[in-house]
Amino acid sequence: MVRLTDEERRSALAGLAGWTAVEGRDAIAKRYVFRNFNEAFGFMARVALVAEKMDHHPEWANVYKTVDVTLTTHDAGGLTRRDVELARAMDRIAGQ
Ligand code: H2B
Repeated sequence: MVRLTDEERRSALAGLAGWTAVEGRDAIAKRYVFRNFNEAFGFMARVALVAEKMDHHPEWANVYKTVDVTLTTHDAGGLTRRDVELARAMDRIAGQ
């Protein structure tokens, strides 16, 4: 898996609402805030099935109705196309 070039990273981020580059790391992050814990955890459950199918897994944490997500490709040591694909899938599942 090859890392994104600077140009690819820029254009991928431009098309991903709410996702930002992580400071000091080749990764992107987003905070999802749902209406309640049930929606937050339902989102995580649906994403988990997709992530497992993609064999690409998020770094994430849940506190009540908030889910903080960081995406990077560990095997590549940075951002790849897989992260962009998972970010899009997460936004779709979140209904955004
Ligand atoms: N998820 C992420 N985010 N990055 C990886 O490099 C990665 C992964 N590698 N999920 C996969 C699993 C790899 O370890 C397995 C063996 O395919």
